[in-house]
Amino acid sequence: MKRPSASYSNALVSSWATGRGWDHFTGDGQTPAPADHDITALAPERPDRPPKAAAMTETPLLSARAGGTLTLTFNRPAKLNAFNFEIAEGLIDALRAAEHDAGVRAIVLRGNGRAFSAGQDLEVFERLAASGERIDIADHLRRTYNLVAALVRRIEKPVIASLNGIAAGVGLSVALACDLRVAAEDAELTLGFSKIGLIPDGGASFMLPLLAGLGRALELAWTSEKIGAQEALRIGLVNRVVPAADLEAATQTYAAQFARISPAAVAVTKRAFNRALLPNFERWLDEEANLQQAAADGGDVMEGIRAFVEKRKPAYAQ
Ligand code: T3D
Repeated sequence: MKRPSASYSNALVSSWATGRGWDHFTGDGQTPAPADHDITALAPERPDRPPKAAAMTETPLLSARAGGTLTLTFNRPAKLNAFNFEIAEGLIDALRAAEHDAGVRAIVLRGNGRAFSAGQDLEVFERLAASGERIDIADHLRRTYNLVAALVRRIEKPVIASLNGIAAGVGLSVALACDLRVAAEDAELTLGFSKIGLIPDGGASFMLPLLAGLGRALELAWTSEKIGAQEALRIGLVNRVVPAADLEAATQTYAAQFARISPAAVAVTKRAFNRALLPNFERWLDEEANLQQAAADGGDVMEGIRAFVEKRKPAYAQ
C-alpha cells in the first residue's frame, strides 16, 4: 500500500481555516472537465510519490483472489473503515490493475468489522484544518473518490458492494457507483453529508436519484435518514438482502457466477448501459466536485467536522 505523496497532502491543504483562496473552486464552471473516459486526466501522475512506508501499523486495504473474483476489503474496523489516503489510493491502484487483468471476472468491495465504510475520515480533515490550513475539497475529490467512481463505472466487469454494516458518506457513494449491491439484513445506509454541511459526492448526486428516484433521493440527501437493508431493497439501492451470517458466502457465490458468463456479454452489456444512462458521468463528477466546493464555501463544514470529532451536535449559524 502506498502512502500519500507529500505533494498530495500539501495539495489538499491550503489555507482552509482562514477562508482564503476558495474562489477558484466555486462552481463557476471554469475548471476544465476531463475528457469522457479519460481516467488519467483525472489523476495526474505523481512522480514525487515517496516509496512505501517501512512500517505501517495496519494494512488499510486488503486484496484477495479466489477463482475469478477479486475481493478488496477496507480494513480500518476501529474507525468503521473510514477512508483515509491509503484506502483511496490503494483502491485506485487495485481497480486500475484489475481492469486489465483478464483473470479477474468480478470485483467485490467489502469492509472488515461492523461497517462497509463510514465515509471520508473526518479526523484526518480535522487534524489538517487544525493546523490553520484550508482543504481544497474539490481537488481532494478529483484525486480520490471521483477516480474511484469513474474506474468502477469504466471497468467492464461486475463490481459488487457487499454491505456488511453501516455505509455512510462517500462510503455509500462508492457502494452506489458499483454495479450491484448485496446487503446483510442488519446493514444500514446513510448519506450523512448534510450533517456536516456538504452535498452527496463521489457520484452519489447522480447514482442516488438514478436508483431511488428524485423525491426519495432528495429526502435521503437532505435528512441523512439512516435506512435499513429492507428499505434499501424496496427503493432499489440494493439488489438483494441476505442473513448477516451468510453475507460473505452469498456475495462470493453471487460474484462467481460471472466467471461462467461470456466475458464479452458482460463487458458490452455494462458498456451499453453506461452509454445509455451515464454517458457524461465523469464530466458530472467534475461538476459535482465544484458544487461540493460551493457547499463547503458556505462555511458550515468545519463546524460539522469539529462537532463530529468532539462528539457533539453541530451549532450552525441560522
Ligand atoms: O473531499 C472530500 O473527501 C469530502 C467528502 C466527504 C465525504 C464524506 O464521506 S462526508 C461524510 C462522512 N461520514 C460521516 O459523516 C459519518 C460519520 N460517522 C457517523 O456518523 C457514525 O460514526 C456512524 C453513524 C457511521 C456510526 O455510529 P456508531 O455510533 O455506530 O459508531 P461511532 O462510535 O460513531 O464510531 C466508531 C468509531 O469510528 C469512532 O471512533 P472512536 O471514538 O471509537 O475512536 C468514530 O469516531 C469513528 N468514525 C466513524 N466514522 C468516522 C470515524 N472516524 C473518522 N471519520 C469518520 N467518518
